Amino acid sequence: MRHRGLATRVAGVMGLGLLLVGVACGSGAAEADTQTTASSGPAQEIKVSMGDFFYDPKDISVEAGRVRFLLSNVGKTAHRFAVTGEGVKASSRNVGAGRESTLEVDLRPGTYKMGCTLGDHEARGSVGIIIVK
Ligand SMILES: [Cu+2]
Repeated sequence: MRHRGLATRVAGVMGLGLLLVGVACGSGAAEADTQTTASSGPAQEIKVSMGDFFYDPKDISVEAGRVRFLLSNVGKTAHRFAVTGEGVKASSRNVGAGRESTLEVDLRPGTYKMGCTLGDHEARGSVGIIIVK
């Protein structure tokens, strides 16, 4: 009998705890939504074909702001699309042969390198330049 009473009380406390956690998460998510809306404008979309071993186009010119790269792997091996420069270091996941993916980054004016960080793909030609004005 004493055990059952204890179990009931423990369950009650746990239930209250879960309720509080739920409320805390709810308010946190609302704040995150507001921030996302404030910082992101319409993204410029740039299509990039990734092949064995090249990027097409090889040189990209965009306006500063949010850029969404629409990646299409037209090769026979997996590729990746990484952007580095001006303090930015972003990369897509591995994109399998024949698959598509996207990478969104905020870019300010400057010169960036785009390249495939898999194996020696950059050295073999999967590389290019992004100029942001
Ligand atoms: Cu590659």
